[in-house]
Amino acid sequence: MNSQAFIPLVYQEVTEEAQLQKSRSFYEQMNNRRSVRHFDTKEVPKEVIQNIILTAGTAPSGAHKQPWTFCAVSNTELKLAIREAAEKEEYLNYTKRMSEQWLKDLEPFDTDWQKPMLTDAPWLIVVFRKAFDLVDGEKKKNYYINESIGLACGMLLSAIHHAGLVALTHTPSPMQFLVDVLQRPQNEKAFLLIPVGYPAKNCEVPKLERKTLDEISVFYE
Ligand code: IYR
Repeated sequence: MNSQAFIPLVYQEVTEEAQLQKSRSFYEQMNNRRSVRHFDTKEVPKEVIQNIILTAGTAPSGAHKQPWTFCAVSNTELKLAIREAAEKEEYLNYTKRMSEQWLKDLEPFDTDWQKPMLTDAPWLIVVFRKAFDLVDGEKKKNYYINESIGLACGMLLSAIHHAGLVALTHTPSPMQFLVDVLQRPQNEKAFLLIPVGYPAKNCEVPKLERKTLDEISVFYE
């Protein structure tokens, strides 16, 4: 017999009419989410960040191993250390490592090696993926780590947006400096660096088009 305990699913059916209304309004809300690169320095309460991380932690994961750690940084010195290290790598990326084509593809976003958002934003959430777990010094395997952590990050971004805040999914490369600055254990690797906060006054974002439903889906009925 399966020794795992089972409990009744918490589930409330909604009418078709409510499904239509809720799915439409959630889409409209999510369609306003944008990556933001200019942050105000206004503070965000720690409890809001904790709730957002709790939401991300509800993501499904391979064998329910939850192979993630969310480090939330508001400490001024640590944010500065992260910014300086990120800018060092990004300077090399923009001046040496990135191809002509890559730089051209990034032109619409007006990005460069300077990352003021890493000190302006009140919080940086650094998401770490756990290649394995360490239980009493013993290695325990995790599964589908990238899929799991990608799902958790999607839910994290949705929770940030839902809370009325903005974020940037930042991927300085390489990201080893985050393990060093935050003194993470050897089983953790940085996955995403996410400044969270309020947009700067008169913040602008690139004029982007999203693909249409026809372009992103195929229905087989
Ligand atoms: N990591 C760099 C470059 C960059 C790359 C991609 I692909 C983007 O969509 C945006 C930026 C940076 O953060 O500037």
